Amino acid sequence: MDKDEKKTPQGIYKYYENNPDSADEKIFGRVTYPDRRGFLKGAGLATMAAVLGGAIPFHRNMPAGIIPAAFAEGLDDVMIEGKDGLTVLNDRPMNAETPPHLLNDDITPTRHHFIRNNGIPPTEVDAEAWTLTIDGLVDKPMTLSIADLRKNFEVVEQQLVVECGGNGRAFFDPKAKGNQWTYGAVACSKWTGVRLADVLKAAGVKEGAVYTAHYGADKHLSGQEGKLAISRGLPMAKAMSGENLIAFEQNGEPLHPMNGAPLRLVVPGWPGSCSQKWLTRIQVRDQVHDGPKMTGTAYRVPNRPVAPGEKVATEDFDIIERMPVKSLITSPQTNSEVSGSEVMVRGHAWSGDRKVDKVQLSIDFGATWMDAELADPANVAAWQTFSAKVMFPQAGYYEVWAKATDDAGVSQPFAIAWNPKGYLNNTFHRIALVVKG
Ligand SMILES: Nc1nc2c(c(=O)[nH]1)N[C@H]1C(S)=C(S)[C@@H](COP(=O)(O)O)O[C@H]1N2
Ligand SMILES: [Mo]
Repeated sequence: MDKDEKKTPQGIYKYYENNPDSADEKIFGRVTYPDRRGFLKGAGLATMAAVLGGAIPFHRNMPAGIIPAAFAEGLDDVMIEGKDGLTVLNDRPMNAETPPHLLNDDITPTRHHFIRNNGIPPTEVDAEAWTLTIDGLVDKPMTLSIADLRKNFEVVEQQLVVECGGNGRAFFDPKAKGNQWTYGAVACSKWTGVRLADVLKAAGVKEGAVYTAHYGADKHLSGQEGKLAISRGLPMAKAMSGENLIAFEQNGEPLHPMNGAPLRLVVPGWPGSCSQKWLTRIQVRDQVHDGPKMTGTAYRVPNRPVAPGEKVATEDFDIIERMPVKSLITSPQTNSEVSGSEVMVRGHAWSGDRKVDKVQLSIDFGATWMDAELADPANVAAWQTFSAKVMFPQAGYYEVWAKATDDAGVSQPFAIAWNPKGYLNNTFHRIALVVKG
């Protein structure tokens, strides 16, 4: 297990007390927004106003370095430039998830796309000078700029689900160590790029190729030169399938700095960790890749049933491949009040490389289920939107449960077997509603 994964978020006061500059850096990303640096010293008044929800008439009186009282709640409300409403789970590295009601759009806006960093994002990002090298077991190793990618390959636009393998970890008992993701380490943005398969074909994958190995420009948390934060890969069959993109645009704009600007992989339907951010190199290997977070227990689950809390030997783990069938209720927001006796329930469903066939809702703790309307995906590997009008027989507290079933007939379970690292939790999404009648 990583040392960093044990860290819990600290209050913003403590955080600024210890090191105001690095606090600014962590929250606003010194890296990508050099002009914002020292924002709390008065450098970024507009940013501050945006965070606080209004201009500051007495800003001239505001002591340098003062922490606005509006931030007293902790990190949750702190703005990450270009992000909105995310819940920060860890600040070093930055990890933030999206509350379900902010995932209601069919296409997740960039400001609501979660952030999962294993290391320190690159400091100098120059999209013009950026290059991607394809090497290893290929006929023609090549180094391409983003302009080269655009010029030499078909540029495609796809809505693609990225979900962290640890999404839902917070609900395992006994607790699994790592970021305590609840529901929101998932998103479906519109990505523009070229197909990974097209680029690999152009490089000419040689016989004996087994796995890709992905490299990015972020640094290991230790800051140690040459030490990688994460380097994962794909079996060749998945790498060569058409849905994976080497992406340079997110929702029609350059990628967000925390989502991998200026270039990343998007490998929908498989653990988010396959989607290398700040992508610099793809190597084709004659063996299963063994980079950081490929081995041991990282992004792996036991290959046999284990008892909750059981110690499992490393050799009894398998690499996670496709993500399981899942659904998320995005409207109404949990804990809202309903006036009247009915409400429109809406959300999304997805299932690794498969299509979702059915989404059902229950308001009686799973005793009976009604079918929701389910739309087709916008394209392969996009999530599907469901909706249903739900009627409540009388006033009171209800839970709405959602259950998706995919085209292989596999449904979300009520409960899931425990695993040591808390991966692949695809149990029903449940929201609470108080019906006022
Ligand atoms: N270079 C690099 N790529 C990375 C990571 C990282 O830490 N460094 N995190 C991975 C993990 S674990 C996930 S779930 C996704 C999350 O993508 P996002 O931060 O854009 O939401 O990025 C993946 N790609
Ligand atoms: Mo992840």
